[in-house]
Amino acid sequence: MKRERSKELFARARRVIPGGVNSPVRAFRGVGGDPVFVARARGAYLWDVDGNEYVDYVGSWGPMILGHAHPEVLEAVNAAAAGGTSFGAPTEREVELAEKIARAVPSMQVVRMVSSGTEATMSALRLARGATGRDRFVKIDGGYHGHADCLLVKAGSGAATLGLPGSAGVTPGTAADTVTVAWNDLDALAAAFRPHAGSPIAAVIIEPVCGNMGCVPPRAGYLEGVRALTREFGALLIFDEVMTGFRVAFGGAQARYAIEPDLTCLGKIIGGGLPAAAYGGREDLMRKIAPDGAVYQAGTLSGNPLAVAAGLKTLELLERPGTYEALERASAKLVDGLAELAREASVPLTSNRVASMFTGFFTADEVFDYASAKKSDTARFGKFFHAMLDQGVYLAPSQFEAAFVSLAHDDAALDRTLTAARAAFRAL
Ligand code: KE4
Repeated sequence: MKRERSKELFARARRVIPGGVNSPVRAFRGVGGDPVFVARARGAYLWDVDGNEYVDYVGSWGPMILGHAHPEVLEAVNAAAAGGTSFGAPTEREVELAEKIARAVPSMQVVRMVSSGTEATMSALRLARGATGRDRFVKIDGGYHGHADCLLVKAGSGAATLGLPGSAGVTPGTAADTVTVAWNDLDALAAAFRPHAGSPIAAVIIEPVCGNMGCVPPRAGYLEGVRALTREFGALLIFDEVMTGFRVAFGGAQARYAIEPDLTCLGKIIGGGLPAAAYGGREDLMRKIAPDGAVYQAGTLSGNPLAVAAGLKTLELLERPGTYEALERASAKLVDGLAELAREASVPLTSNRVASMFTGFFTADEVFDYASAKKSDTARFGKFFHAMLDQGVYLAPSQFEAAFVSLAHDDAALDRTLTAARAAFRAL
């Protein structure tokens, strides 16, 4: 498959954009080779600048659950744009979206719109600290919640470890209040709460289904255990549902697993492909957010009319009966098919899936946390990725990312994917 124009553009891009991309994972560093430059997309497909067609399983990293360029979403955005693109003043549609989110996710009694998942999680953590008067919080090793300083922290050694800066520019002081524990390990989380472990914990922030170490579901009883520990020690439970919100169920992972967090972060799907995210939760907590309360947070483009229009239409379409059953059928056909093809080719593959988010780990062992995920054969994943890309299937360019099925992935798209995978597994 020729991608000369992508190569030319990538050379130009690297001169003027860090790594030639506006977000690191797009640079294909996890799989090698040069990234594909996208010209346009529609439904389950995208086309690159060289005219090559691909079945797309990145879906903009989650937002495009309806498929790309959905006509009703485009119509809603165009209609909103005709009335102006941003006012910096409240609008009726923002109220409608907040009400719709609160109905869909009942734990979100009060909702604040922001423009990215990073803003949502950063703000929720500030609120948790402001509401509890506590400084430390717990995140999961391998969990990703955007690039706020206090969240760019890597695990030290040991079970519940004080954070170490996970990026240049993050100060030890910032990282010191972030405690990291392994996913699916309640003992490690309990250790973080023990008095000798340090000052009291303000919050525990988790992706209720991990997507940023690849797709790694919670083990039975884990979320209930996290909820019980946070309640016991007076810490707030923050569900980062930027990826899982409206993805694994209309009410998100909290509906799927019947766990009620204190605060929830949303993003991706609620913007329908435009920049919109939100955080929200218990009214007594959210009333502490300015201008009601003393925890400051603001944003020029928060609740942007175009993003709100796209988000409203997206949620309206997702609410239609049969949506999540259709996503489940398509996702099961794809992921079970891939697992069968890997078995036929004697390629060790662990398939993790929750609803329409999934990851095939190139390992024979169970993947239940970040340490086990990192045992995957990333070189083999890279070979598989490129074998699929050259046959017109665009997977997530990293072993440690989730991939996504949309409502637009019909049998033709899925069968084309499975045909490509049969050849790709055999070529490994
Ligand atoms: P943004 O700031 O990128 O909108 O959201 C950050 C974020 C927060 N929480 C979760 C659970 C997330 O998955 C994300 C962002 N996800 C990545 C994909 N792993 C976005 C892709 C990228 O970084 O380019």
